[in-house]
Amino acid sequence: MNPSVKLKFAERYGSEPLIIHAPGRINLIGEHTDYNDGFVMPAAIHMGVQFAFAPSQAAETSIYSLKYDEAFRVDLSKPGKVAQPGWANYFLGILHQLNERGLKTGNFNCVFDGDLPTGAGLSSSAAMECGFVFGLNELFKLGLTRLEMIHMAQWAEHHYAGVKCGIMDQFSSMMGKENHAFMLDCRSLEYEYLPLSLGDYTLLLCDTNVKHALSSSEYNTRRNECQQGVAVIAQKYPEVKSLRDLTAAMLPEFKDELPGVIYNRCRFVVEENNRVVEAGKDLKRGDLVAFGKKMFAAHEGLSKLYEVSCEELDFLVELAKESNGILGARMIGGGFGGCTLNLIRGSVVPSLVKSAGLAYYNRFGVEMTHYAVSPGKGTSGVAGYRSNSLNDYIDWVGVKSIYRITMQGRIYTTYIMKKALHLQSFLSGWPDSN
Ligand code: GAF
Repeated sequence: MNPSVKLKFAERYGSEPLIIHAPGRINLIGEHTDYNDGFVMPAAIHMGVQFAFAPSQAAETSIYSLKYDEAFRVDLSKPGKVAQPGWANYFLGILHQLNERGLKTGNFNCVFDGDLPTGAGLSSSAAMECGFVFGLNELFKLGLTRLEMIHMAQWAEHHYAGVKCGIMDQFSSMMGKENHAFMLDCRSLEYEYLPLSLGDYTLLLCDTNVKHALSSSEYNTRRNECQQGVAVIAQKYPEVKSLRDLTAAMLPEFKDELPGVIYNRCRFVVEENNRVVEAGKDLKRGDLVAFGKKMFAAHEGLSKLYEVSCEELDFLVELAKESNGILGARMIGGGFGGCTLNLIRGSVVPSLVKSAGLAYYNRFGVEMTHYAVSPGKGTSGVAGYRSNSLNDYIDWVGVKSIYRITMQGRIYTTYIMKKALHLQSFLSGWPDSN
């Protein structure tokens, strides 16, 4: 946990803040399927964005970025988009929606910082949106549910950041669970937590440290291409409302009807959705070998059919294929740079990082960085925080009950031990400690 937001808050505003942590995410499998109403299998991670919030008596609201050492003053009645600083737009998008919903906050101060590398495909923007709306919901008792906040965060990304993203990133940041990934149906929003028991294996992110400029425009283009595919397919199959409804059996009928590029996009989404469902079964059976093969297959599809990879990502995945002790690897997130996710035996991590880092540097002249990741919990308060939401209250009551039972257990144990000592001294004729 980053203590600096609290310290900085005290230094700038001199009051005790509410601290919120909003995580980034990885995605085990199911890329570019969320906006096609399909399936994904993400997990929140421990890295994320931390916020310190407190109401302000001043006539303005101030948000301060520790990373950029930059403050932004907001007029809460006019949270329009701004050209600079870019980071403010994630928050302005949330404030705009609070106004639209008639939800009032007073002025407040906020300091934020994060340990998520930006541009690495780990959803730093979703973490900013989710942590901000969550913090305001707590601070001003707005009564928003997690699901409402997820939708508001996604809206901010669409309208203030200009990326027509699916729901996976915001959902993961809000709903993540310690030591679990989850399978999400992006149409119904039903989800199932899947325990991640990886045994000798672990999850390793290798960061290419490149982000090709076209990423957000190409992202929106992919979304469009999928819609074009649906428009043609729905003429024959009106029940196909999104690529989620297209089956592998229907697909060949459109080989000549769809432009080659659109056909490839559709094919990838159908195959990727099936992979996620099958990978869920692998995970439940504990078959990591089968799971890893699907990760490699997913990367192949993302690279060749969906064309959202890049030379750097492909290079790292090829290296992973040739390395002993790696069961699967793939790019994660929107693509065109960022990280690969590797399912790797823990004992080979140091040697892999060394050899892959060297090979990568020799090929591209760029450092590869790496992060060991494990699934963490969703957006929540830290250190002394008490939630207003019912779900969080239930969690808290649960923890409290366990504490109470444990304490009672200790009291009874002490009582029984004392009685035993008393009995022993009585039998032996020695005086006991009482
Ligand atoms: C980005 C988007 F924000 C997600 O919604 C998802 O589409 C992902 O790219 C690709 O799977 O992270």
